[in-house]
Amino acid sequence: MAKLIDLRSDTVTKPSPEMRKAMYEAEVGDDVYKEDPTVNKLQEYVAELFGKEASLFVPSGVMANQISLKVLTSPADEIICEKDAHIFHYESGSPAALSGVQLYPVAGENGIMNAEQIEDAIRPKEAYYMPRTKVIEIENTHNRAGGVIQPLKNITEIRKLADKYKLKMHLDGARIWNASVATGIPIKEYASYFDSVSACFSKGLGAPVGSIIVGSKDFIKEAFRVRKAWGGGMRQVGILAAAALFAVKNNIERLKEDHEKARQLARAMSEMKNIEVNLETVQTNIIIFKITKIKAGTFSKKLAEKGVLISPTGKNTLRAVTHLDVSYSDIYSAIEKIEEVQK
Ligand code: TLP
Repeated sequence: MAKLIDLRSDTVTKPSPEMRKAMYEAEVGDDVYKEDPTVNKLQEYVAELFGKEASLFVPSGVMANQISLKVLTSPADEIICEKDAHIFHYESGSPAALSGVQLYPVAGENGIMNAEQIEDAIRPKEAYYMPRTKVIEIENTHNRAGGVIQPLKNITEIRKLADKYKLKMHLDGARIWNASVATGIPIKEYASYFDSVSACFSKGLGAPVGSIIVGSKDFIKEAFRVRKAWGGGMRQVGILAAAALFAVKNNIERLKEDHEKARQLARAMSEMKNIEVNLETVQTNIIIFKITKIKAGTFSKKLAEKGVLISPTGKNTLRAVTHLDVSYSDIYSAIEKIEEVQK
């Protein structure tokens, strides 16, 4: 059977032989005792890369976000996020279940909120009958908006607002690497506006598993406690940290190639009769598009029969994601198959 071209997510990548070698050779120790040398190396390396005091390796992006929110809030607090935020749609209601907090989703434009909108959502201090606003959460790049990059101007204005109202800021930076590579803005600069940052090795960087939380020493000390309480103490996890370290050292710059592939695919799709793509939102490795003639589910099923996997995200919308296991020839072949199925 011909090779499947899997564009469902950048999470589907398999570790390369070089990455597997790094995993095989990893020095390990018990990380619950903080004695895994590879984990410690990874945490130091990433803290430095993000310009923060400390970092903590965790199993997943969801856990990275949820531990961060737990540390930043108290029960009955409120977190302002964008209406299409991952923490709102795809984290199983965890803010309520794990931290006893609620989310206040704000409708941004293509995933981007401005300071004015956020200011309107901040609860007045004297309103004892309202929840207490505690955190502003921003996703960069914004997944459901199509890999859109948050403009630095907005981030700086939102930080000023957060300082004015004494609020904390959390960055869901699952794909912060993509934003940095696309804009040339260093990861450190993005991170500097936030109290806590989560980032994933298991997306475009190609590691099989693993995410990280970055912040101040005190913040990470508390995050370490919460990770253990939630069953995330991982013992000889250097085997996985080695994959993450390999990913972060070798696979950031090459994300540019994924972005170029996404642009080529999106451009070709935008010329097809029954597909609509807003090319302005195709800034990194994600394409959200609309199919006008048939239902998204039918489209993706027919396409799968031809060996191309793309996930529906709504009745008429789908998401295609490029990553390091998709070659240029896969993209050209996907374009042909999509053209045939959309007719
Ligand atoms: N996103 C997944 C799905 O959950 C949608 C994907 O395929 O893109 N933040 C952002 C912005 C994410 O996109 C994701 C994963 C996460 C957090 C959670 O990461 P994991 O899946 O490692 O828990």
